[in-house]
Amino acid sequence: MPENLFKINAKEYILPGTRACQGCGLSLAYRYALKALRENTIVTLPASCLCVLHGIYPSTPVMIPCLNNSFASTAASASGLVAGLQAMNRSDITVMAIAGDGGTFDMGIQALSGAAERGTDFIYVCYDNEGYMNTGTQRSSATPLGALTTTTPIATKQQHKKDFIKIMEAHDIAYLATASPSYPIDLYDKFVKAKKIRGTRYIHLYIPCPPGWAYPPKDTVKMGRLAVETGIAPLFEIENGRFRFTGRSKSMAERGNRLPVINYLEKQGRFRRMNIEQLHQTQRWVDGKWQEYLRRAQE
Ligand SMILES: Cc1ncc(C[n+]2csc(CCOP(=O)(O)OP(=O)(O)O)c2C)c(N)n1
Ligand code: SF4
Repeated sequence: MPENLFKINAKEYILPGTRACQGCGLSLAYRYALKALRENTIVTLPASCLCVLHGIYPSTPVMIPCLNNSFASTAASASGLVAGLQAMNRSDITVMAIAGDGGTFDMGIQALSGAAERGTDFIYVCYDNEGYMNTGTQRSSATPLGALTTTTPIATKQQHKKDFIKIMEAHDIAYLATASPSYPIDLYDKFVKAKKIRGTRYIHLYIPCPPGWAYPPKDTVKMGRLAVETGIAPLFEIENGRFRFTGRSKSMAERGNRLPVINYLEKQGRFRRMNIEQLHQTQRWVDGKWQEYLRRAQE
């Protein structure tokens, strides 16, 4: 298979002309995830922006077999695919279930928890754009404090986002990682690694979304970088309970050069009604999590 300087598979699994928005962070992340997983992969996904990107049957720009399922059943459908493949002795095929934060943090949590508790042999990916974006930016439990959405239109969201990574870690799964489309090599490497591991693997993608977050489409990569550089979306992996920072977050942890959260928040229209108390609360929340991660990285 052809590769480039960074040893990234040069083959494309998404053809030009998807229906995702201009500057969609999900398109970038998905492109690199599929390059890492390659041909012997089956994808299962619920209604979402990704479902729109996949298109309407029988036309699709995606070159990987895919199953569309209902919202609550993404991980359940993956469990069925895994059982079927095992019965056919096809351990060479990877099953990837992938859903948005609405389809994971809220609606898909029950089936995902069940599959993870059973140690189902699959990769589950949550792409977290912090809202129900496909239906016009409704609040989810992943939406951050102080964000405007169409269901929190005046007073902004009053709660911090749910720490879903902690919930997944409590399932004692084989592999857990976070990644960002703004750091494609780090993302690619994590999918390559996840493919080789057996059991339940969970990857959390932090996905900038121009219409949902209200910033210009050209700034998607910048927004993803700021999320990492402020410590809002740190890059790490957890294997056998061992926490390890990766990529940009690793060098930040070593040098102690984290940016204040305001650098990230002020660039997004969704935070235009955030008040000063929410800003301080957000900074304290991020500081607390970062300290916890630093302590774990030193264990
Ligand atoms: C049971 C059910 N409820 C609601 C919908 C309508 N719906 C389709 S996509 C969507 C938003 C999904 O949000 P998320 O999972 O975060 O993915 P994103 O749209 O952000 O990609 C909703 C509410 C549906 N298809 N099925
Ligand atoms: S709404 Fe956001 S996540 Fe959905 S396709 Fe558009 S840019 Fe991508």
